[in-house]
Amino acid sequence: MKPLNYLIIYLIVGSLLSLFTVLVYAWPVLDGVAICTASGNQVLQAMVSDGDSGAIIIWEENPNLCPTIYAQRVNRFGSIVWHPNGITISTSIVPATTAYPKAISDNSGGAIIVWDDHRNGSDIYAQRVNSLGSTLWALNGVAVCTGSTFQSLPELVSDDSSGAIICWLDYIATSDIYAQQINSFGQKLWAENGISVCTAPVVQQNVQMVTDYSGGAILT
Ligand SMILES: [Ca+2]
Repeated sequence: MKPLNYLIIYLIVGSLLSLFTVLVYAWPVLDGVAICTASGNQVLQAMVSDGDSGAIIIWEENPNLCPTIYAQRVNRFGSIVWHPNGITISTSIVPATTAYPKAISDNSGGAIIVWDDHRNGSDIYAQRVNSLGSTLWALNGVAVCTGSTFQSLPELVSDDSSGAIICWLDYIATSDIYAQQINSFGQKLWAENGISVCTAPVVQQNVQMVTDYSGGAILT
């Protein structure tokens, strides 16, 4: 066989082997990498990119019993980066409640997390964690809305400045939509308990939000 033929066969076989390696051995663990194997129930997970081909995963442990929010980072090789079984985001969630955590990237390798919080009623709290697994805001999170009425089911998008725009349902009258912006330090930038987005009669629900890529957001 001529040398050119050998070269063509070599390139084809090499390309197939490279493709096989990428498809099969990206994370060489059958059935996936374990993020948390602690006792109890880990559920309601959220996930964001770590900006370096890995991910930050947030979950709630033991909702309706003694709920706690945890987070873990897994790198591009499928290796756990932070403390085994995760770092604590908040332990201030009252027993027999559920936090429903949501998260976005902070655009700096970390994440911003929001949740339903019942330590003083039904409120919205948030925490930021950096790429090293250190929480950056107040212990157990900063208050986003602690109005005397019932707040729940927050959503969030990036404000393009390592902060977030957060919206939630607020049961001041029926079910209304409110929003707040917090900066990269966890400080509120709008009215103390948020601005009203929609307070029309009857019920608003199933709120969704996207960034407008100009530091704002669009809600429906
Ligand atoms: Ca409240």
